[in-house]
Amino acid sequence: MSKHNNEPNAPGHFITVEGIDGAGKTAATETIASTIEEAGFSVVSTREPGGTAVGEALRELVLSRDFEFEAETEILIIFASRAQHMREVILPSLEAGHWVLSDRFTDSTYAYQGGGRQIVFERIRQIENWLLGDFKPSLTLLLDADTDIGRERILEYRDDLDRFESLDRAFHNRVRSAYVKIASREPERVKFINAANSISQVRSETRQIVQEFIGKRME
Ligand code: Z5A
Repeated sequence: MSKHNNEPNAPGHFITVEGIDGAGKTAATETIASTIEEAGFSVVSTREPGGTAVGEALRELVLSRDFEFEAETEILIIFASRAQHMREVILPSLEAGHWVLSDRFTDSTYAYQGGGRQIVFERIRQIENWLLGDFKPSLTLLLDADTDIGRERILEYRDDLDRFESLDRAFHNRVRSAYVKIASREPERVKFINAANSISQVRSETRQIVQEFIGKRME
């Protein structure tokens, strides 16, 4: 987790970045953080699973190919990491007036455990309600691309695939479809970005969406 200090502070907002593996979240998160800072706000950048010492240990566990997890075990580890993240980082940072930017959050759970692992959405909603109540990101950027594109990009720079990356094409296509479903249900919160475009196009579209978001909040 990295914290950037910038003045002036205002009540913070929670922004998330989502997408299939290899969609290009790194460039998008860098652009979001710099756009928020240029507007004069401080940003806490974090990620899921992870974002805390406990969360990072759980991340290592859940991404490990040394184990086979039942879908229920997997989702509970992910929510355990999220519970810690919420209480230790996200809520205190927002209360202190920082903006919080997370690389993945609960939409990933609907996409990977709901779409991919086929846990019914209603079951996920029950755990979400218990742990988060009605807390949601104010803005989510969904980097959408064909799953073959994401896979190609990952294989270009990595040969040690984690447990999710090593799952088959059908799994990743279900993940993508679940994301599309989430975005179509919440168009105000979830903004699509065509991640098949060049990095500079993705950066420019990201910047525009975030600037509009900031502009609306400052009206
Ligand atoms: N997971 C879950 O199952 N349930 C949950 O609730 C949560 C997570 C929260 C870890 O996440 C895993 O956890 C994830 C789902 C599961 N699945 N996996 N694996 P992660 O976000 O850490 O892992 P990831 O999605 O695999 O991250 P990644 O591989 O780093 O992907 P990325 O961040 O989207 O990509 P990137 O690192 O920014 O870019 C990948 C490469 O592509 C890199 O060389 C770039 O230079 C290149 N790239 C990026 N954009 C472009 C464009 N536009 N053109 C050309 N090349 C590009």
